[in-house]
Amino acid sequence: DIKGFTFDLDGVITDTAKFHEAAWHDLADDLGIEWSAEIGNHLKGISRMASLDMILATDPQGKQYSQEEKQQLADKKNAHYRTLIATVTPDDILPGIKSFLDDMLDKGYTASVASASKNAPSILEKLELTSYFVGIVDPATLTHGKPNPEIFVKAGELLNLQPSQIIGLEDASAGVEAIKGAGQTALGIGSAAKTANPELWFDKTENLTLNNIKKQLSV
Ligand code: B16
Ligand code: MG
Repeated sequence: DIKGFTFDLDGVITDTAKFHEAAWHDLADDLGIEWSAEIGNHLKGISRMASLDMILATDPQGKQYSQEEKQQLADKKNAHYRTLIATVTPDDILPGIKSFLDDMLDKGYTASVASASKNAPSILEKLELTSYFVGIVDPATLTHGKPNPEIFVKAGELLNLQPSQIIGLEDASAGVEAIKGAGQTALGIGSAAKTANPELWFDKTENLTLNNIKKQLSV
């Protein structure tokens, strides 16, 4: 039986992707690297450094950067990103998520957060959702990013449950792969998640309810 949930943050609980994209776009402009919407999509669920590497790899000039220069660029992007997320309030919780969390806790399920974002704790504070979760995996402790299962394994350990008792929620295909690798039941949200064949799937967060999950599980 399912007893808990591991949640991705960006794209499931709130849409911070637009702020990540704006900050990376700005940095790419500074570096003279042409931006495309496609690259913006690829960055979902990918760590800060891996995102920077992906952007630099699209530079037709193939300019090389030292580790120190890359750290400075990543810091610059994050400083800009943090000014953008300063405006986040509980109104920015994606539709249906607050009522799903309330219902879930009411019925005795537990939840933890498996976000690649080092900013996740401060975003949850701004959304006033911190108390809903028993814990947040610290991405600084990870040796591999999504699609490696590590982050969902750790989020499952925070719940003190077996993988078979857990549903993981994700909007990114790399995240769905990570959930499956951790042996949890994958619940995908949106078209990008669908490509990784999650066991459960919802087109948008609005339709996410315990009842709708039960309907899909019994099919
Ligand atoms: P930070 P998630 C991910 O969040 C974002 O989707 C991804 O675009 C971002 O690069 C990553 O967090 C790291 O974020 O720079 O704040 O540490 O989807 O795993 O909740
Ligand atoms: Mg996500």
